[in-house]
Amino acid sequence: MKKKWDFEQVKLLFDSPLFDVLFLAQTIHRKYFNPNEIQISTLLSIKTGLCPEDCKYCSQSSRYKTNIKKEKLLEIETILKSAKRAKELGSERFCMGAAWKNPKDRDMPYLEKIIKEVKNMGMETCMTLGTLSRYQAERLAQAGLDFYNHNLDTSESFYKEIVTTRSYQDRLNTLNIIRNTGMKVCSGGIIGLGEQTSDRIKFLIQLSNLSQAPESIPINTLVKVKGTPMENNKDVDMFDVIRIIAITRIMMPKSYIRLSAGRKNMNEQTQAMCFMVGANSIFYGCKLLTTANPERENDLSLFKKLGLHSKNHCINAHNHRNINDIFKNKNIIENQQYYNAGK
Ligand code: SAM
Ligand code: DTB
Ligand code: SF4
Repeated sequence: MKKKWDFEQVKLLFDSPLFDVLFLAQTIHRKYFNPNEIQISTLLSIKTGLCPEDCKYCSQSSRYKTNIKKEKLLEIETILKSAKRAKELGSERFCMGAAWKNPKDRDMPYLEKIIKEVKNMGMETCMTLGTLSRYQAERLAQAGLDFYNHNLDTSESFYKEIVTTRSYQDRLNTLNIIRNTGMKVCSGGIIGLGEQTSDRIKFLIQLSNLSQAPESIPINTLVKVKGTPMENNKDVDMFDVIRIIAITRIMMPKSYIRLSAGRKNMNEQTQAMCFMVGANSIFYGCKLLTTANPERENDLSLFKKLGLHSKNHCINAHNHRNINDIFKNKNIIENQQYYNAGK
């Protein structure tokens, strides 16, 4: 049986000197992943705004007056055009989000067609459509959906202050349904909601203690959207972001960790540290669902500076020598591989 994390253990990670935590995280990261490889996804909102839920951070809730352009469900052709472009630009996965409480059964043929067509282009697919019934989840899985994104966002106790139109248990139920269909689970959270460190601890424990840790963990930093109740929230300290990425890596060594919303407000050095200690996935392209993401050129330039490449090598493909070749026989670190090049 897998070992469970308890509150005191995780608190220790939050209280320890930062470099101790970062060293541990990077060591673990190098054990399971190629430290110079980043997974690249593109995100598209397929239905925007007028969401009946009241998530206090969200530009798309019908409860708040925000400046977003509301959009009905997109035509399949429009989605496929966007997916094709994402593939051409090097994305490995195409993620689609709809501002729904849940899909209707009558939407299923539409969703299934999109999944099949995007997969035919040679990309993985991910959707985030709200709560799912078992029947709907099975249909999506059968159509070939690779990942379903459904975030826990924060701790159970703090969740009630962020969303009142659904419960944490509803979220856990949907996650359970997704897991049982065999689809891969993408589930993470947001920092900057006004949560305490104890909420961050409980949230990470909740994720890591699911029957199986999510294969993909998005860590979002609040994007303060004008018109939402969180528009004036306190800024998140970037060292907190780096620490949380590191702790997520330590607790869930084999999951992909996506440095998700909020990258636009992070400088290159912050992002570099996040990548160094375990973040190995990003959204690529200048827009998330309704808010801005770094321009592609900026990401390419950062990847170049850091020597990062994506799995399919469309982005920043270059031949570099393995550092081990250079340091071989030099005994810089005795009996240890200095550089764990991707296995
Ligand atoms: N409507 C679906 C749902 O809630 O399951 C999926 C879309 S929702 C936009 C996906 C996630 O994006 C949220 O759970 C939250 O973690 C993140 N998110 C939404 N608005 C955000 C914001 N303003 N800043 C940072 N993250 C945000
Ligand atoms: C996730 O955790 N982050 C993405 C994805 N899952 C769907 C969404 C980020 C949204 C940021 C706010 C916006 O652009 O509206
Ligand atoms: Fe709706 Fe999702 Fe936004 Fe919540 S986070 S208001 S469910 S779109």
